[in-house]
Amino acid sequence: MLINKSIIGLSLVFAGVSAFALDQAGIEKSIQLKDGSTVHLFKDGKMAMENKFGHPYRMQEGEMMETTDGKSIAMKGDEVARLSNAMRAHLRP
Ligand SMILES: [Cu+2]
Repeated sequence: MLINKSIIGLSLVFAGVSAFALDQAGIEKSIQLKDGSTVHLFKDGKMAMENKFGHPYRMQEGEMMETTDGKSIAMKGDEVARLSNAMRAHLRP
């Protein structure tokens, strides 16, 4: 019971930090995908992937992704370094 509560609290804190970090990194919008991952769109049109555990991962250029509302998007760019740098910078105290 007590353990469950603290896990929920921690994940809320992380979500807040993450949203701020992504804003700072020049990300225009973030789209939720059907498999639980998120695709982040940078202002220059390139993309970066984040899995459902909040970790950046690689994806091939041109690979198709399906959004939660059933749309298909083709992967453009592979900005995994840019995304993970932004996340790491803002998680540091
Ligand atoms: Cu992708």
